[in-house]
Amino acid sequence: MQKRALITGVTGQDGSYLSELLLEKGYDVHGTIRRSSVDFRERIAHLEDNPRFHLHYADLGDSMSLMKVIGKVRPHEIYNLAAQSHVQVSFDVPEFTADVDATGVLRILEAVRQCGLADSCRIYQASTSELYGKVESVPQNEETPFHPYSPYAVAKLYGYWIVREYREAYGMFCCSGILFNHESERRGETFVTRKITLAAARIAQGKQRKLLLGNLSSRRDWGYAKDYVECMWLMLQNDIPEDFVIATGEQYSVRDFCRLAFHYAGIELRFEGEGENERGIDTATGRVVVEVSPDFYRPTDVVNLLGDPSKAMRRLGWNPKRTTFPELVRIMVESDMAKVAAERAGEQVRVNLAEYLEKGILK
Ligand code: NAP
Ligand code: F7E
Repeated sequence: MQKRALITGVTGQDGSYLSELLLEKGYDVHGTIRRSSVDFRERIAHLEDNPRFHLHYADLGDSMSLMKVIGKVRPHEIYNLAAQSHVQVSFDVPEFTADVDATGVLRILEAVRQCGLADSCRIYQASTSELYGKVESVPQNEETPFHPYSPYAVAKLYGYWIVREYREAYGMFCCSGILFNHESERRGETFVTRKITLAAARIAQGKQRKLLLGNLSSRRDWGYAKDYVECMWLMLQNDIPEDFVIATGEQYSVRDFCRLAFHYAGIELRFEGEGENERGIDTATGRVVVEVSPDFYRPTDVVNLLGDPSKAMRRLGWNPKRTTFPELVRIMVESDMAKVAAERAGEQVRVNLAEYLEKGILK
């Protein structure tokens, strides 16, 4: 039997890697998209003419659209990856964030029930290490108390609990992956890792003078997104629905990430000063290439995330060290070095839109 999966948030970083993984496994993959003023879906453009890859309009803020797509596709598995996923932005649009990241999860669960799929459809919810927020202990595992510390995290906490509630109340196979930060060459450009790798590549190639960052001392457990989407799938193949922490078990600061990224771009950095006066200096030229700007400080910042992935290793057989931290940073920098070089050479880096229209791929 050919399995059907529905991925909300298919245009995002994780949605694109998960689509590739499920297509490789022989699934029929359905993804939800939103109407946007930008027609080109960069991360999934290469999948759009695959006959087993289908796109549907739906929005997590619109129950009827969710009922319609779930009723039509009748998926065996749903991966709810859609979210307003930027923590700093959640302070600016807290109500929208709550609607999509909290109530949106409820809408999916209810749509599955209303469509009569409660017994047959397995649901993965994209939960987050941000639930630990102002951390109560280090490292964090499935038993660590939550202390959400942003509108994003508070909304995701509702998502986590409503998934548990539907599991306990209706016996549904639904579970949350508590994923720590995972990055890639497809990461959005305003998240700190990608902001750094892109700036390092641009500065190394003379296209940018300086990189402005916020809290350099913030520490994260960073993994590779391509490795993490496999865990989402493994969780839905498990015998019972359970929540899992997915992390590498290693921690680095934003400053560490910066140092390594610039190193791979050919620039050795030395940091001097403290707080807002801290600066990253190119040791070869003495030029300041990294500065701190309070514009990137958050009203409340999560600064000490370190995950304990033992349960996922034991129960899912998952290997958290497949891609090491230096490999992750190198992959991202090499990709951005190539992108910046291609732009400099005036090469066409985007697929020709007209070609897409001709093939009938763009809807
Ligand atoms: P991302 O790149 O920001 O992608 C988010 C996706 O959600 C995009 O496809 C976006 O569509 C879609 N979306 C946003 N609002 C929507 C709405 N109202 N209705 C339908 N779709 C909507 O995020 P990601 O890094 O892939 O993360 C995937 C999920 O994992 C998110 O739920 C995130 O909160 C969670 N998470 C991420 C990490 C991480 O480190 N990456 C860690 C833990 C948890 P558009 O393209 O149309 O904007
Ligand atoms: O920030 C600090 C910032 O925006 C990481 C999302 O995928 O992972 C992500 O959320 C840290 C924070 O990711 C800048 O203050 C310093 O402490 O890359 P980020 P995030 O907030 O951890 C979690 C697990 C998710 O669930 C989210 O969806 O870096 N930082 N300077 C900066 N952050 C940004 N964005 N920009 C700076 O200039």
